[in-house]
Amino acid sequence: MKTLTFLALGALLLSGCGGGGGGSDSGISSGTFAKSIDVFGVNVAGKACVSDEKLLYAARVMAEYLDQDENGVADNALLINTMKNRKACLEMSCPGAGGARPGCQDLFTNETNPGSLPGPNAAFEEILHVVTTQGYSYAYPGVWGEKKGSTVASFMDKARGGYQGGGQPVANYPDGSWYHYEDPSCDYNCQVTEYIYWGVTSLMGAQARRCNEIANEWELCSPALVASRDTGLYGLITTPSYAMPRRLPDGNYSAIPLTIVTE
Ligand SMILES: [Ca+2]
Ligand SMILES: [Ca+2]
Repeated sequence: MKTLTFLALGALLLSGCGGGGGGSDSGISSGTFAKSIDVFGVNVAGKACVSDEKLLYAARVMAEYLDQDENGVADNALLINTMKNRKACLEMSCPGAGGARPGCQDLFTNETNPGSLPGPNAAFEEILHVVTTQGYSYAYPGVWGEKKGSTVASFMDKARGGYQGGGQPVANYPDGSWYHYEDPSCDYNCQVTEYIYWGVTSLMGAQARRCNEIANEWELCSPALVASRDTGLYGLITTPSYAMPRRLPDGNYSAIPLTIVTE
């Protein structure tokens, strides 16, 4: 989970995340983010250095997460309204060109590889983070809140073998735990975000060929392992009313027009 936040605070004060509201967006108009695509009211923006191809690809993956049956209607109205109200946003940039504005998830072109899901393609992960961190966490704070005290956080505590290290990553997790985040840069809330990512993508079958590669952090790499060993998380993700993403995006989506608006 990456949030680079060194762009001008003024952009935040003037424009928030550059959501799809009416009128000009000062951050985009200033040339900081030269183009954007509206995806069900969620802003997918890119700097001038970002190719139209990669920006459209990110927008299609976002659309696939939000409209899993690809019928042109977002699957969860509460989620979409929450994301709109919070001006949820993804901002693409290029190496050396700076990151996203405060409050927006960034995604870099060199880690975005259309046609390679879930392989070496951070789009798959970072775009899901937008949906859960800026969407589910606020639409259902008691259940999906990426913070201490929510239902999903209590399941994460169990997955870590208890409330280890005051909630911070630790070097050694107890035997029997299956989620072991070690990088100290990821605080408790960040670990919840990553826990949801592992659960959702493992249930999609996206991690089944990476079991050894990811075992130091996440042991339940297949749908069957999630279902049998983390019954709490499995129950949440599969509750129909949440309409959590269950299908791996393939980068193809045409149910709504996705149009690049340039400034
Ligand atoms: Ca739909
Ligand atoms: Ca698709």
